[in-house]
Amino acid sequence: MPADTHCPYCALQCAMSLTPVKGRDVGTGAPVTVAGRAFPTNRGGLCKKGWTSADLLATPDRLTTPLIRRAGRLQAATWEDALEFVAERLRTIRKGHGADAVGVFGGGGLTNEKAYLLGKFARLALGTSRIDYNGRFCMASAAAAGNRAFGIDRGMPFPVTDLDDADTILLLGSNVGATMPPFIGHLAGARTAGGLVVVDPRRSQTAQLTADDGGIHLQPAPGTDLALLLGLTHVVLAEGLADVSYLAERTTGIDALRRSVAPWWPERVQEHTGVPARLVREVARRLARGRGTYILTGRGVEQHVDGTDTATAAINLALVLGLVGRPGSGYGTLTGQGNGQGGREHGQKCDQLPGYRKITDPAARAAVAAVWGVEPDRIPGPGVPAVELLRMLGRPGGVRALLVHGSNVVVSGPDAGAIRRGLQSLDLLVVCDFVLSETAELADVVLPVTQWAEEEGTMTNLEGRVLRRRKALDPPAGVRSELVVLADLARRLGAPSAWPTDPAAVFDELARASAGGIADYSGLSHALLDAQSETGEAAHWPYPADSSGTPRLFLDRFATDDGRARLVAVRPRDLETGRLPGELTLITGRLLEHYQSGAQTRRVPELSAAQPEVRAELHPATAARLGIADGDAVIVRNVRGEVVARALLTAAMRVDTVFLPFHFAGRQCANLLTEAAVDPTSAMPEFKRTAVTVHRADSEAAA
Ligand SMILES: Nc1nc2c(c(=O)[nH]1)N[C@H]1C(S)=C(S)[C@@H](COP(=O)(O)OP(=O)(O)OC[C@H]3O[C@@H](n4cnc5c(=O)[nH]c(N)nc54)[C@H](O)[C@@H]3O)O[C@H]1N2
Ligand SMILES: Nc1nc2c(c(=O)[nH]1)N[C@H]1C(S)=C(S)[C@@H](COP(=O)(O)OP(=O)(O)OC[C@H]3O[C@@H](n4cnc5c(=O)[nH]c(N)nc54)[C@H](O)[C@@H]3O)O[C@H]1N2
Ligand code: SF4
Ligand SMILES: [Mo]
Repeated sequence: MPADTHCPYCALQCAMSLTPVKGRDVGTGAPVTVAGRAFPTNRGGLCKKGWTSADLLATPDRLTTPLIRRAGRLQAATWEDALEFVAERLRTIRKGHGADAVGVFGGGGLTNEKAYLLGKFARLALGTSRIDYNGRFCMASAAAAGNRAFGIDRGMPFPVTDLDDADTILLLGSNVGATMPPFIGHLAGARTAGGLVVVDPRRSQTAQLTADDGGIHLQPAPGTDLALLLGLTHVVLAEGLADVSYLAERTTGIDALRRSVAPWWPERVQEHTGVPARLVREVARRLARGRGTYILTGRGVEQHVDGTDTATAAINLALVLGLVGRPGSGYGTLTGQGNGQGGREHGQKCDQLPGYRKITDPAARAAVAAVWGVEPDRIPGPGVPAVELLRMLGRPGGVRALLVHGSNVVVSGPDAGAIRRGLQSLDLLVVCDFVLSETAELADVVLPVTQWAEEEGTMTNLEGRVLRRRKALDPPAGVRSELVVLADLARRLGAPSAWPTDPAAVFDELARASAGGIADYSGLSHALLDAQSETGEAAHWPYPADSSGTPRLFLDRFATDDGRARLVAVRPRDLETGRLPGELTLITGRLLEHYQSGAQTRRVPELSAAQPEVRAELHPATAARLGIADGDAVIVRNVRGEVVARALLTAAMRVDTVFLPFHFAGRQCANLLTEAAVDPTSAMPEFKRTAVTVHRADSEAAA
């Protein structure tokens, strides 16, 4: 019997069926075959990563035994020894330095069940406030902007299939052509109408689509989208294209917004962004003219120190056009990780309790404490966001022990060199993973856990749709579910409360703990989702008991006190590029074949053969100026570090930028260059604009 499940990678959560292959042992190929399955997001299609996803189940370097560092080397240990070692060290560190000396780092790839239990484990078993997760690298700015404007953060407040009928889509800083290939199908209506507008400093795969079908590609200097969005809003208001009755009925703040965009006439926008004033006007008019207009953002506009304000400016534009909460139009952000949406709802965030509730809210604390069977004051207060948590590693008063679940921070975190030094200065680093990631390589204890096709659970995709991840095969001997690991450690640490290990039971507890919260899952259960599978898994939260879910949000009101959306006036903080003569702006991002830190996809033979090493993408004119030929080894450098890459010359780049994917490790790690500077509202780091120099490696050697 094939198991109907969803892809282990991105937030599109393409549906697939896994069929076990009889007689396959480790090392003899994937133990299951993968077939695409009909589903609204992917309509049976999968990308290359999805097709090859089963290879990782059989990777020869799969971890199947706990490891403990002894005499400087990671050595095989029993589960009993490893867990007792961890518990004993945690007790000692807590006794000597307080509960907040222990930190927890989670991930948006964890199932809802694991993410929920990890948050509970941190608060009750460790008693620490210091938990945060990699979603802080990913979604935090769009989430903050959504909360501020709408009172709720669900990346897409409508089903992705709503896009099919759109004739105009503005896609800012998102390269779905590489990052969610089946999503391209949902752009078909807009493409046919010549209404796809892509904003990206690179002519990405997605920007390239506009060349073929009458769309528009705007190619601003990195980090200038805020000015561009102010300019678009300026034109809409100045040319009388705004939806005046919508603004009056459904929003507040238009007067301040009007004043804030007044100085952003298109010629001034051109000066700051490089986007021709003519195109600013043209795009504003197209958006207003569209019958079915959507505005969507991705990491390109969010991973900046002004990401929250930029996402806010995109929301403002959508509101001024009257797009939000109306069938056939909308605003959304494209959540990235498999469970990037659910992973930010149930307590992995430092300021959060399950159900997307504030840890500082007395009512939320009381409600969750009642579900957990503890007194509310047993739950610690807010901790610190991811970048700050990583900065505290090994520092006085900081974190001395870190537990990592579902992130490879030493490759994916900003200023990765500093993160490595921080991890190395810890008294205890424990990493749960199924492969020896670069972060696990630094650990004192590595705990081997089950992966995707070996476990049951749920994921919440980019549309807020709760999906069933189903088990297709037994895990290899020696491997344990993270739920079991956390429950076992909780018991050893003398934690209060019950620690269920059955995923359905953990989900039931999560559902109860989320009841009454913003992300209310209380009407959902594994059984209900299983019954829905036949009808297409359509459980969009909020899904309170006795409801049938909420595919479309905001149809009648926004989740603010007065039901109106907030227009928030924002303005660019930093109009300088911060570059010195001779420097280029480094943009980082993704390749189709690799996922995130590459810990998984670099182990899939077909994917690593297609993209074996990091390549620095440069415009041919820039390369000529620097004496670099296609294929040359180059050094990309700044004060924080240097990356050795092979040059890839492409006219898709601006002449003032260089692009590196962040999927590679060691000397190829792009994050050796990025800065741990964060957005003041969301604490999301700047990944997309860094000053660097580029040289030919042999000219360096000669000099
Ligand atoms: N193949 C693949 N797919 C993935 C992932 C993966 O690692 N690999 N990861 C998943 C996850 S977690 C995420 S978050 C999503 C991310 O998905 P995307 O947001 O599509 O990914 P990125 O490549 O990070 O950035 C998108 C684009 O932003 C552009 N960009 C850079 N700087 C700027 C800027 O200042 N302004 C504008 N307008 N654009 C800019 C880049 O050139 C890039 O083409 O992908 C998901 N899907
Ligand atoms: N320069 C630059 N850096 C970036 C970005 C960028 O655009 N540019 N994008 C950022 C973004 S958007 C993101 S989301 C982050 C992601 O970057 P990371 O947080 O590093 O994410 P992954 O590479 O997916 O790491 C997941 C790790 O957890 C393991 N794993 C997978 N599933 C599970 C599980 O269920 N349990 C456990 N215990 N382990 C599991 C995998 O094997 C892998 O080692 O990178 C960020 N870093
Ligand atoms: S688009 Fe995302 S979910 Fe779909 S197959 Fe590719 S990686 Fe998997
Ligand atoms: Mo992400």
